[in-house]
Amino acid sequence: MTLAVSLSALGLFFVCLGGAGCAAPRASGPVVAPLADARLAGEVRAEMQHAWAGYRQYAWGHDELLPLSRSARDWHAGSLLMTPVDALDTLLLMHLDAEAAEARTLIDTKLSFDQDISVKTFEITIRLLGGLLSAHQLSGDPRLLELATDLGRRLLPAFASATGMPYSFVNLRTGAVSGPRSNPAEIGTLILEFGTLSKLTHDPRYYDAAKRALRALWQRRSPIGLVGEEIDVETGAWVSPLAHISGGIDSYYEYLVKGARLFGDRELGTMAGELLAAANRYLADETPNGLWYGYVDMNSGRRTDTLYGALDAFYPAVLVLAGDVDRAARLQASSYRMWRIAGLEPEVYDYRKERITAPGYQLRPEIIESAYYLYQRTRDPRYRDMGRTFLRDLTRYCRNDVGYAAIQDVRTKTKRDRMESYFFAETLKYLYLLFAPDQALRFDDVTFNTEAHPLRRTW
Ligand code: DMJ
Repeated sequence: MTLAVSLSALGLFFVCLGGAGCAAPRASGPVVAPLADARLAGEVRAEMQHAWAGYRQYAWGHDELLPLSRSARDWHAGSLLMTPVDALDTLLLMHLDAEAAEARTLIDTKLSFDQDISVKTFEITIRLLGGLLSAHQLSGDPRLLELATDLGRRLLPAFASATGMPYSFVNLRTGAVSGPRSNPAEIGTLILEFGTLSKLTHDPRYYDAAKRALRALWQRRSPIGLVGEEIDVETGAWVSPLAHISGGIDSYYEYLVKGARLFGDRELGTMAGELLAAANRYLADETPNGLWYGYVDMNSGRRTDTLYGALDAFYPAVLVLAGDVDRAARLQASSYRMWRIAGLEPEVYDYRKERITAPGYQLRPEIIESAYYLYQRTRDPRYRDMGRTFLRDLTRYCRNDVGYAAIQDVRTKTKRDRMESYFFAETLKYLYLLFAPDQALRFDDVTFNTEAHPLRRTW
């Protein structure tokens, strides 16, 4: 297998793992969307307005709308405005100007991180730090960067472990840490946000802390180049040796590739190339029903489970950025097959036994994200056709009169009283961008964080 890693003159990252699927990033020229696609982009925009109106009416100032009980939910004792911060750049990109203005006013005047609450380092970074930074870059509002800097400063104590890998929780007021048991996704999904904060504030502490954590994790990879799904950040010992691309590890792959792309960091590019090669070698599973990625022991490579699910569907997007479009297309075909079994994708599916093992659908975006990346690289209309299916099924099964609800069981389509903030940040944004003309956001100009907040290399 050949492994070529190059950074183009534009600073774009491209890893080619060899084979026919390797194609250089295409130059994106202005493309006028066909009328039908412009109509679909408009439909998605209208759905954004619908769900936002529900949040505004029943949950204003709180973290999330509960769409069945028409009430609100906060993650902690006080609100951190999860939905407005996560949604703001989607409102800006869709030119929902009135909604974006009121979200900004709410954030500018009401959001305070001076709270005695212990927050999840990873979630607060990807949703809030990422959301504030991208909305600052899109709007130019200096208050958003001020808030991001205050938040970054309060999150920094999380990295004070013996290994440099962050604790799962940090208290925003006191800096007290807890949760030494963490995982590669939570440890390795911070460099885009912390790195961007460093670049915008000219303070290297954030980039350095996140990079040190990535290096500490990298040093603990197994002899065959894989990482497990749980690790103790104090001792550096693995708690679970299960390797996969699913929740708990997923965005670690993503941030090595994207960190190289956004910052031109060659060390991250080398790590990404090696990690993706190990995943292709040990996790990939060619079956009569297509290509899947399952579970193995990180030390022996022995297969333990043949599970894939809604979260894993992010991986084709990573493969696209890594230049392996052929493999990305084959894996996306499997994800789409999984979606169509019940008309919405399950959280977990056993692809060998062809059985749903966790039946919920949490309004997740990953399969749509991958369709968007593949469409950007190939212009193959099949990905917009997939988008039509996603939009149709979402509105058919998840929509209600005040927003969108998660699904308890994709077989019965019973609704669940939850609408996560990432539905605004990611699900609707990627669906919109899949149909929108290129001018809405030029794909090659940005790097999306794992919560779909586009970060622009302005430095
Ligand atoms: C998001 O918060 C992020 O995409 C994260 O990386 C994984 N899961 C959710 C959406 O499914």
